[in-house]
Amino acid sequence: MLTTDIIEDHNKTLATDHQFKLAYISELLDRKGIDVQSIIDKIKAFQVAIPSWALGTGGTRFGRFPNGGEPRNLEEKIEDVGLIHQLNGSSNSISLHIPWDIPSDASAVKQLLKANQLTIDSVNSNTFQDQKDQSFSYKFGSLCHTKDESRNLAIEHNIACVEYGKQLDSKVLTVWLADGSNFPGQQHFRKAYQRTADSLATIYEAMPSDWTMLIEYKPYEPFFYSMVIPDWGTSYSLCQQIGKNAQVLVDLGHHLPNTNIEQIVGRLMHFGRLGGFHFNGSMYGDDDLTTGSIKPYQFFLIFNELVDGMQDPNVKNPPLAWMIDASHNTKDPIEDLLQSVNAILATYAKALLVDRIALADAQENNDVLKAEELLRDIFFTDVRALVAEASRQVGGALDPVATFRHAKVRENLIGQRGKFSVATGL
Ligand SMILES: [Mn+2]
Repeated sequence: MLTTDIIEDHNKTLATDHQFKLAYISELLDRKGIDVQSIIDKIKAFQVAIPSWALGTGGTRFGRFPNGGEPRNLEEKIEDVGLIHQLNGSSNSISLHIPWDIPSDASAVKQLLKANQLTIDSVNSNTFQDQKDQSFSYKFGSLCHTKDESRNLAIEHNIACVEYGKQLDSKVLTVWLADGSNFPGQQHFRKAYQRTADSLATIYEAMPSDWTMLIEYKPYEPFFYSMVIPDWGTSYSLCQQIGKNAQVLVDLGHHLPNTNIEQIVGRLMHFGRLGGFHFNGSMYGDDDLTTGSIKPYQFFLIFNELVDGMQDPNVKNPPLAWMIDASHNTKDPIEDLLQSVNAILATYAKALLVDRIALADAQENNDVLKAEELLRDIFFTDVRALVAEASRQVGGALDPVATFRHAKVRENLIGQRGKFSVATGL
């Protein structure tokens, strides 16, 4: 943990520059009749969960180049997220991955979470690899497997995830399946879908009634011919069959290039079935880049759709579970997460600034250029001072990455944990 003095002292060195930028954006919004503090309050309330697997350096199938000081267990992962939350005030929960993060002492873990002002976001099951000495393999699928033994093992694992989650007061199970096929003819599409639907229904029945099941989709990888849940339509159909607490999870990286993700978001919210959102950046596919790093305009359009749905009283969609799902392999993981949250908050802030009455009017009257310009005008507005101010108002850093570097956090973590510590699961 950092002392509050370190954050405050570093903020002081940035204060003059910050005040200048904040005054400018405040004046700009004032002229538009927007209450600046109400926007800052909404930014302060927006919280993005950090997944335990993003705290270590990610790799490719060719190699991994860690910086050192990685968290060696669940407790150290919680400490890292606590540090991120201390710096930005916007990361108040952690998502767990089972079996990598099985709590050995649940009450001690809960105490540590409380000390770091954190909660558990979701528990994420893992049937994409076989564990050591596993009795039946997932090589040919998990919840879709042709054999009862493998399928039942995967069902039991998901139910065990819910039990671990219950111990730590989570209420969300996220299911992403690496089930699919690599060759034509390998898998019977309809049978694989039905077995998956039946398995998910069994898991759903075992969940407490106040839990949510998030079903994530992905078009390819690890399989390159077919995936059992490749798209939002498949996820949606499964949720429809399973029950009202089953919701679709959209992961930005899980789309083919040029997919209109903003339209998918709009559709799912219209149906009241968008339950979760995973942030990352993507160039070609699921490449785990920093959120907003490649297509910031599309990211803004997606957020515009999210905010439009969240603000419309006619939309009966549950509150969304926001999470970063990336583990980049060339940056310091904590710096990458701070940068990601910053990009998310700035884009959310922009979406809040869109004049929805004027936009609706332009849309209804088919004023194409006006509608587009209303969005472009906001997209090109620099709102980073609002995000910095939101962080400052809750005791965070004006510039979290700069403070992280100034306080030599990574150097200290390497000192404590060693140069060659490896995060569990990586
Ligand atoms: Mn994801």
